[in-house]
Amino acid sequence: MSEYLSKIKSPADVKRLGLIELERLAEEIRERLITGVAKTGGHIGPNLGVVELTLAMHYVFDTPRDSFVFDVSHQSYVHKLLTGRESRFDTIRQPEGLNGFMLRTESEHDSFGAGHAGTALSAALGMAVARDMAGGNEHIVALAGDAAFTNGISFEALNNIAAQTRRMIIVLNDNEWSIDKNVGAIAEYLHKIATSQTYISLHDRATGLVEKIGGKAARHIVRKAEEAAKGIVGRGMIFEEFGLEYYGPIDGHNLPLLIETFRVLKQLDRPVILHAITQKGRGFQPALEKQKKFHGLGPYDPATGETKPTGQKTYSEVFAESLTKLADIDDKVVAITAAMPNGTALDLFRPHHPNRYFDVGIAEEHAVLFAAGMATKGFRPFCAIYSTFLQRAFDQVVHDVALQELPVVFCMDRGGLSGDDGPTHHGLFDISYLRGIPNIVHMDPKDEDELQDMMFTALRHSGPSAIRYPRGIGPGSVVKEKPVALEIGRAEVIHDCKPNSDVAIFSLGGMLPEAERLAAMLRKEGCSAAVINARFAKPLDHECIARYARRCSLVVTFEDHVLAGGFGSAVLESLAEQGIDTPVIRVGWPDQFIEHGKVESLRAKYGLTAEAALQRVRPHLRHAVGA
Ligand SMILES: Cc1ncc(C[n+]2csc(CCOP(=O)(O)OP(=O)(O)O)c2C)c(N)n1
Repeated sequence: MSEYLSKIKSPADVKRLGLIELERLAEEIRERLITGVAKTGGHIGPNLGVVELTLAMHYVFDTPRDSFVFDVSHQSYVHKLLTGRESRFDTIRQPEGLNGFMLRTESEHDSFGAGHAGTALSAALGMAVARDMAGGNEHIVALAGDAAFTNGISFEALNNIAAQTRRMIIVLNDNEWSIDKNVGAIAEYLHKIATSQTYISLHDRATGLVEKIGGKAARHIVRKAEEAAKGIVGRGMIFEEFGLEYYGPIDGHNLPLLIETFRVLKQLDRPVILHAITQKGRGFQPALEKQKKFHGLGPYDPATGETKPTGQKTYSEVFAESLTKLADIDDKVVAITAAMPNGTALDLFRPHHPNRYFDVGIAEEHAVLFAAGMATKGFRPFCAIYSTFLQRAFDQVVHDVALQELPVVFCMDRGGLSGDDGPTHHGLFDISYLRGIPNIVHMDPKDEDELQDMMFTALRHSGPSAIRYPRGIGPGSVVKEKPVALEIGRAEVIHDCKPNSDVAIFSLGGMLPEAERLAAMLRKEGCSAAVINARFAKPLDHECIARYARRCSLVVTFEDHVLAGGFGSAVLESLAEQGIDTPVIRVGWPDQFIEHGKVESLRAKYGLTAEAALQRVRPHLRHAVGA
């Protein structure tokens, strides 16, 4: 039983503690994070890194009056623990439980929801300007990781902040890690600042003095140290050039120093950035040793950090292995990731073709444009970007790739419901947002082997294509040694039917087992059913759709995607165009944001199962028992 943490019902309780008690609370928080996330899975490393920062922020500022805006907000667990959600912490990412990110509907202390990177500075600036316009004096504090500064939006905000507000605090939480090691010029620049020897020694001195003296004198010394330090790094400080006053770097685990510094920053009438150096995974040895793995993971042993071996290969791994094969046979194949070498499994590709692997940082728009540029010179870029993150690069897909018919392949991992991460991460919109774009081929494999074939098909195709595949493992099909090219726009008939049959079931991607189960249930009820693996959401197999819609009295479509504008919608359009009025039942996600939870139970809740489909099909059946 924790002595301090269990008594924290709101940030007001944090403010009542003395420094020594705060240090103890920090220890208890770490313990709670390590043991709690061991059961639920989640972003343990990032949260262990911001324990002191979050504590100091809540000690000095006053949410919900003041607003904290966390970038990505995967590091908001400590904030959740301090804002009345400690007793429900074990439910994080569980069905009906706490969300793994900030959520405005979850708490008045969550001023802004996020899950995608790069949003904190712009959102915080919007709040600051709104406050200024209303004549308010509350504080707006944005906390963003070093990798968030590889994102274009952060720089769009930086370009705008000094012109728009005189008061806003940015905390740069610099642990040198994105999910993988942070990359690029900004990462190197921050590294240079953080490792400047003189800087650090000045800092240590200031820190020591703050601890000894405390109060006003200490603040003066910190400022003096910081001013001197600024001179060392030079006047070209990038943040100063943007009109922000730069403070730091300071030790992001030194609670007294952080508290003193925040107290100083609170007084200032100008936008400031505090550069705090933190350690991802601090206090948990396995997380310190394996930074990448412990950024975010499933349940683990809290003593050793061990996780259960997964066994079967994930779709991401099959993707990476297949891309390696394609790169072996075609030296124009290149792989591009936007800071997700681990999530997309491209880190398996990298050792085989290090010169044809590019991690461009959290910069999806740039990744797509970069791919487009390479494609103009004859390369065949495979952009591995989660379905949800490709939303960022919509215009680049339209304006730069599709319009110029460049052969870029979008490999959309997490296409479909992503489960525990929730609505920020579900990949439920890519058919809708891509299928209206001319020239794009949109594919969705039924299994791992078909994923490889689709990648090969995309490679042989002269224009842009997109392949979506789900999170985690597939049915476990054997992946052929050599891929074969599919005929573009041709569906695969899995179970045929004769004229005058009952139901034609068109399934897209990983929903095929549900479609087959529905067909089996229908057969049991004395009905005939065809099952077709659509393969392509664009171009559709219009001829096949027409043939089976004419043969059967009902069409059913299955997709792991929103119904609005999705595959079923495309089938309806096709039928309307062809003048066929066979009724259609569409199975897919409704027109609302789907909460986090287990995929199976959410599918059951929202009717994406054979059983639910059968209930809807029955009233339409001519020969059904009990129809
Ligand atoms: C647009 C977008 N692309 C990719 C991701 C995946 N992602 C989640 S956290 C993260 C790294 C964040 O690193 P940083 O901001 O430095 O915070 P840290 O985890 O190191 O504390 C990435 C790439 C995302 N959330 N949003």
